[in-house]
Amino acid sequence: MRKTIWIAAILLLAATAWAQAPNFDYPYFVRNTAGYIVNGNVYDCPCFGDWDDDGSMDMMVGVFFNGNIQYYHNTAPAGSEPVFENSVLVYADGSPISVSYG
Ligand SMILES: [Ca+2]
Repeated sequence: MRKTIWIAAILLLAATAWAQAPNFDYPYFVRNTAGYIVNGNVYDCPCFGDWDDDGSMDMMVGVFFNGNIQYYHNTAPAGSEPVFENSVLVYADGSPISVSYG
């Protein structure tokens, strides 16, 4: 039993020693291919996913001031710096999706 505790303690210390704190880059504005900032409002809510299943991460942004959801297609190859097209509104049943906002 004692030997098991020592082994567990040594493994825990080794795992702690090898763990590293995350290293983040500085924040920057995301721009579309026309050079416009696409997430300029600090209250807008971006999320990323491969919405069209082409291997690159696209972006959807919930817009604070009107509740709409904008889709930005990423034209860059997977694994490279994203290049977003101009946004399009996201529709459901023929109407732009809008959620409560403000
Ligand atoms: Ca994609």
